[in-house]
Amino acid sequence: MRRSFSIRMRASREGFHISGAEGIYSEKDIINIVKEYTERAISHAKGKPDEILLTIETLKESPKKISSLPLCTLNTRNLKSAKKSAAKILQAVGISKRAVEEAFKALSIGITMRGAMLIDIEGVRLEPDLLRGVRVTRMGISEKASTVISRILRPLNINNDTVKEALVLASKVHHYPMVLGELCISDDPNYTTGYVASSAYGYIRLPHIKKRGIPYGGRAFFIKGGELKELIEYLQRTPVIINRIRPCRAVMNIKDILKDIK
Ligand code: PML
Repeated sequence: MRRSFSIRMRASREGFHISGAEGIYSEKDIINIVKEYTERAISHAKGKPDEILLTIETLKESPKKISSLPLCTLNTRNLKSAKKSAAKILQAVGISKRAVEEAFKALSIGITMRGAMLIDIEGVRLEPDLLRGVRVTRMGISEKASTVISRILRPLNINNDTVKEALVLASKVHHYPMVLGELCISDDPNYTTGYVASSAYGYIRLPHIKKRGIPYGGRAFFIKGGELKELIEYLQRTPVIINRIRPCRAVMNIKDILKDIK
């Protein structure tokens, strides 16, 4: 069996997160990826890091091969419509209004957690460490699937690392049946598009989910009943690789999305 490696990068300044990246690669890619990640770490719009952590780890088990979530972009024009649409989609998969409000509130208090928060469908926080959250790691995309997704995203003008890496992460997360939905708002002050994701509706991008200039954000995963320890183990440890790309569509409206349950 060919060995696979999880390569991860985290850049920070005075303990505050600036940027991160990760993937699963074969040995021949290590040198190039370390160079690419280091360049990303030192040239991020959020500024220069004073610490860059690079981890190169041999995977002890073969990565689980899964498909990406289908992707589309919603036609939201402002913060109000983006928030309203996010709430509608999340409630359509069974998450309570209270839980959605709790997620928006926690994502806008001004602190970016290192990992995601876990919220049950009634709005109760479940992650064992409320400050750090649960960081999803050990995921990647095969070379072939990466070429395919780039070819599909290019004409949609969204062929960039931010979209691709967020889609890879969400695809890993929503492969686990206990996860009902997700709300993500970028912590990059210049990046105002976020997304909601679920296995039911896929990965739905939300332009204008935050105002430009806001330097915090994060992820909330909405969880239904089941063994929390096993879910956390999956999110943090199980290696997963995307090897098949599901459809990615251009801009859509909320009505079409909601009638289009997968
Ligand atoms: C991040 O900053 O990494 C989160 C990005 C979320 C949105 C990605 C997209 O445009 O689809």
